[in-house]
Amino acid sequence: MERTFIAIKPDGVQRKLIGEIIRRFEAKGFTLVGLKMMSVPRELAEKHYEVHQEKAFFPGLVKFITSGPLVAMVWEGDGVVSSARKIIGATNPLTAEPGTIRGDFGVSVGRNLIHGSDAIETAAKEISLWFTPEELVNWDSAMAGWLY
Ligand code: ABT
Ligand code: MG
Repeated sequence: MERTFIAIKPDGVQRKLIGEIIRRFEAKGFTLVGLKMMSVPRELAEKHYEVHQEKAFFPGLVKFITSGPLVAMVWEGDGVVSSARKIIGATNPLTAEPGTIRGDFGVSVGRNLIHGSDAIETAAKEISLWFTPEELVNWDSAMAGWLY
């Protein structure tokens, strides 16, 4: 079954949006298989965003991601990688559609509340970067019979 890495960034935690965000993924029908709240070490933030290493916004981005607690999650379900990106909305919350998490709750591209893996291969890389295999739980969602 497909899996994706989702992180509620420090601004989402500060804004008390953890429950709201988890609710949206649960309500959609996806299954939570990994969850931890953590302070992000600098090296982990740099590795996570290494594709942006050369960008002018990189130092600010790393500073922001390491600025406070973050909630790291792995969600499972058919098509979860691209569907999660739709639930999250466009990178810039000002242009993200209403009904998406960023569209409903954000205003700033540098404070866009939540991260979701952008492709299946990226998801696999990010899941192994943020979680050990023992931290992930294999379970059948009780509602699975109603969803698939
Ligand atoms: P992430 O889910 O955080 O990866 O965001 P998304 O994939 O939607 O967008 P990308 B392009 O990966 O942005 C990574 C982070 O960099 C921030 N950013 C991006 C800026 O601050 N300025 C910019 O001009 C761009 C393009 C937004 C993303 N995270 N935050 N916070
Ligand atoms: Mg990205």
